[in-house]
Amino acid sequence: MLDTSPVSIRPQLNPLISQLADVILSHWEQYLSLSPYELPDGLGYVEGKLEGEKLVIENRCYQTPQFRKMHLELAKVGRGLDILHCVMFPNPTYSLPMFGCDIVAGPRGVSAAIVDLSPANLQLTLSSTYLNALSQLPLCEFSDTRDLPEWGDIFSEYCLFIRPSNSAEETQFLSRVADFLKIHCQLALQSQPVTLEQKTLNLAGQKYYCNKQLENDKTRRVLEKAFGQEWANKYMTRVLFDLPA
Ligand code: 18B
Repeated sequence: MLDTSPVSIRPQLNPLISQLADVILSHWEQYLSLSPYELPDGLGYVEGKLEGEKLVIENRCYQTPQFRKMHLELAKVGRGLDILHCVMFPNPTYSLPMFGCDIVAGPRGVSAAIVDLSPANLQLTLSSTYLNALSQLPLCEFSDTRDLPEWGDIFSEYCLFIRPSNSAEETQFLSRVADFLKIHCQLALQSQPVTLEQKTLNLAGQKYYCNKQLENDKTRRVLEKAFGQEWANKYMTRVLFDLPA
């Protein structure tokens, strides 16, 4: 049985984060046949407090034949900061992009909402199948689009990085994430295993993606403040952005 009961910090989180967690988990359940994925060293639930505020992290992790690791993380920093982090790592035997999503909310609302289907190859391009499906989505407009950081060359032209200005924009963001997940689950189920040579290229693409994400100092700083430098680095390289053994 799959445990889809609300995780315990969920009621305390910004409502958009809680709704997005529901959207992600319901798509995973509807389209994919999930098996559990054990995170290393009991890192499913973590609490830390070094300087200042307490950080609580709750992780859910699954796998399927097409996805090596599907990770949903909810985090709360003191009373101030709520975070949702989600990555679907393809099994490199399939040439699939990386689904990634991050939401950061403070006391004044959501400051960053990002979602993408990012290429996992060194050409940094999505396949024509994905481009075709994404191009058919309705146009969406947000009043406050944010600039990608320097390391953001990994993201596709369909990447959405916004600060939602009102509840209509929050709903539009949720529906865009749902669109991406539906396309991704359906195309993943139709995809065929590739040659060993292509698998090596796919792995190199994932490695490039993960190395760029590891350059996100905003994520690193939050983790370092609660758990220290060494722990933060281990968590980022083994839980958030690891590679297959
Ligand atoms: N991230 N985010 O996941 N990050 O993990 N995130 C921030 O308003 C955490 C991903 C992304 O402008 C911010 O500026 C913590 C994935 C981008 O320089 C904070 C965790 C993606 C930015 C955090 C976490 C992703 C960003 C600043 C672990 C995309 C903008 C918020 C639980 C697929 C970076 C703000 C910039 C920002 C923190 C993207 C505090 C702790 C999967 C592009």
